[in-house]
Amino acid sequence: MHNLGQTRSSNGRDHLLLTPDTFVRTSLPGLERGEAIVHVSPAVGAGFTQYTAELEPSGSMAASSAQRFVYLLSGGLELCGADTSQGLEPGGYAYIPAGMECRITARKESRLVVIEKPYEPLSGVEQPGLLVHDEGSVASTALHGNEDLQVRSLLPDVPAFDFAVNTMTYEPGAALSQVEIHVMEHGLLMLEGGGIYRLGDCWYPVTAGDFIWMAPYCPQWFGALGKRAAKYLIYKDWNRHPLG
Ligand code: UGY
Ligand code: MN
Repeated sequence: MHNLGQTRSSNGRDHLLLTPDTFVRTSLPGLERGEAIVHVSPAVGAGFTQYTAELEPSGSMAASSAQRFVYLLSGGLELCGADTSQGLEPGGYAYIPAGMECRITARKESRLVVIEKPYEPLSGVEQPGLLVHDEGSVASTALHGNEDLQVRSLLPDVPAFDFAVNTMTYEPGAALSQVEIHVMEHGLLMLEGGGIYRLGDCWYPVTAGDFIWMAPYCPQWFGALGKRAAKYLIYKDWNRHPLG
């Protein structure tokens, strides 16, 4: 049915809210038997790329020249390197260093979050190696002591990593304790539940499936609404000096 040009999607000066009704699928080099929804890229000024890859059974993604983080939303994957092969189930994720020979193949129809960023080396610090893990085995911590707002850091917080990816789970009614304004940018995918996101000077209703990009210094705040927990996966650049 026609929505007469209405959508919750919004393209603001310092943020994007992209709702599934406005997603457009595209092919990408190295992506076989699959399509990508490119949520954010340097085309809007972001320092990274985030997309959702949708793979048919046996669909695959070739290795990337940039470092890559993948998080499996649904289906099942096989990561095949030069001498390793590891499976991923939903909630499983992997960090793949820049240039590592690692093909991602779908064992069945699969949807995955893909984040890619050129690696910023730090002198005297070795680039991280391959990491394969699952979110369920990561301990959560209460944000600023709020037990109703649990954070799971999916990557080790060590200087070798130049970005972080976390999940944040809000019990109904829980909220960030402050409006944040910070130098880091964010890529955010709502995984469960919903609530109200403040971005810049606008307050948006958001729900599972929505994507948000926040530019550096975008004022941001979230409060969870409804009867179930709200959960999102959030990227930020991390551990690097702003002067590069
Ligand atoms: O890590 C963060 O900056 C996070 N608290 N931001 C957010 O949830 N919008
Ligand atoms: Mn933030």
